[in-house]
Amino acid sequence: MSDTAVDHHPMWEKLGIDLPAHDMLLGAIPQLYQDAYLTQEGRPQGMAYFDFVVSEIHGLRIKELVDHKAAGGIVVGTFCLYVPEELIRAVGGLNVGLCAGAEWAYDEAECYVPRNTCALIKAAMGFKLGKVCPYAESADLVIGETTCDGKKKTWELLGEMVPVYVTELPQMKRPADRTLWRGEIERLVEKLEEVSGRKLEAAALKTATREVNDKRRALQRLNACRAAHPAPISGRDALLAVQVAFYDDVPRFTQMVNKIADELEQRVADGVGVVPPEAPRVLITGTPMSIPNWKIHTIVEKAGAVVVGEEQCTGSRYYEKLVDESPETLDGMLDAIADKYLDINCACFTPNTARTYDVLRLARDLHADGVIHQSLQFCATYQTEATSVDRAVKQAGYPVLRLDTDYSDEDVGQLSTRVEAFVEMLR
Ligand code: BJ8
Repeated sequence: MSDTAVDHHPMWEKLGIDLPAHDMLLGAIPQLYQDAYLTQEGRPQGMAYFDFVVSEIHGLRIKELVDHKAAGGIVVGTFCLYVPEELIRAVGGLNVGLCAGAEWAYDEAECYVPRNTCALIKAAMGFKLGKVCPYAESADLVIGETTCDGKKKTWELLGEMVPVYVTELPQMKRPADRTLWRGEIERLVEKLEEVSGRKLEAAALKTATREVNDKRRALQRLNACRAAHPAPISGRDALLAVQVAFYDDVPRFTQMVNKIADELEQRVADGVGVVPPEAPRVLITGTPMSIPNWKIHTIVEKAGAVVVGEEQCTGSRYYEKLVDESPETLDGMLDAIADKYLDINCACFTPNTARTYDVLRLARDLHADGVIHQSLQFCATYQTEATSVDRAVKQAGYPVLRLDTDYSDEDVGQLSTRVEAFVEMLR
């Protein structure tokens, strides 16, 4: 990426973007970013890369996607961790996460999905219907998955607007479910081969697997530093790194995150933190926070605590597990991919006790003083699973705060009051 200011309007126009609406949307980001990010003190210098990425959120990366397509590659949009990015890369595709983190065109979205649909789904529909997302407009294919009911039925409607392929994710993890899932991986490969016009080759999949693992390893390094006392990076900055991982160029992202990890490891060695050592440490668990949803982290950290980890799809669920790189045959590699992805612990599975263990392990390893369980409203799986997760966390001796929210600003005052009281209690 270069930092030369370029007018991207002609590119957006060609993609079919609603320019006035899009200008309005992009116009809101700088203030939001200023309030959530640029007011922080002592940020790692390496975060300058992410400042730049956000300033060009619909600019230079979109240009890269357009150039990639012009050179014969494909762009594939996804909404869930269970879609293996390695497969997309191995057929010359670029993967872009399409989950939206801001309210947009809800009136139009509510003509398709019920009002009481979670913000993540409603915003994704709103961004598509409002024609304000150049990532969605660049996608040659969108891959949906049978996770929650809201998403499952939304794919049928989204399929009226863009080519959608749905992969069937089982809801349990028995041997028969693993067999079903392995077959689904096979069928997904066939679809990707058809859309890309390229055969999946073992050598390409091996390279893609290593590259995506490297990305996750870099995030592991960065996040391991958050166990230090005082924390060397804010939760907001760590969250942003994972949010950007869903759509940035993989090798460049890996390099930049490793640079930040170098800096953080030095800070840890020097005992340098972004907060005073006595700042309460909070682990967040629950539904994902898509860019630019920085609401809860900002509230928690403005209340004087520091977020030291996220047991979320925009957190540890994304980077903790790697695909086994040892298989040499295509079949073996696809087995390894099936195993790794089925091992993610989302609340759409039953039972999902492994997620509770993950929360407890992270709370212990990151030296959290308390846990916040945040769910998007109307997310039945996470809101219900909060009961057993919170119970186990309390039994382990951690105070818990449960928050149900959405993307609006309306509840910020009320959430702040509750979070401030919780943080005070942790002191
Ligand atoms: S692996 S968390 S990305 S499904 S918040 S849309 S579950 S009603 S986002 Fe998710 Fe994949 Fe699971 Fe992760 Fe439905 Fe809930 Fe909305 Fe959700």
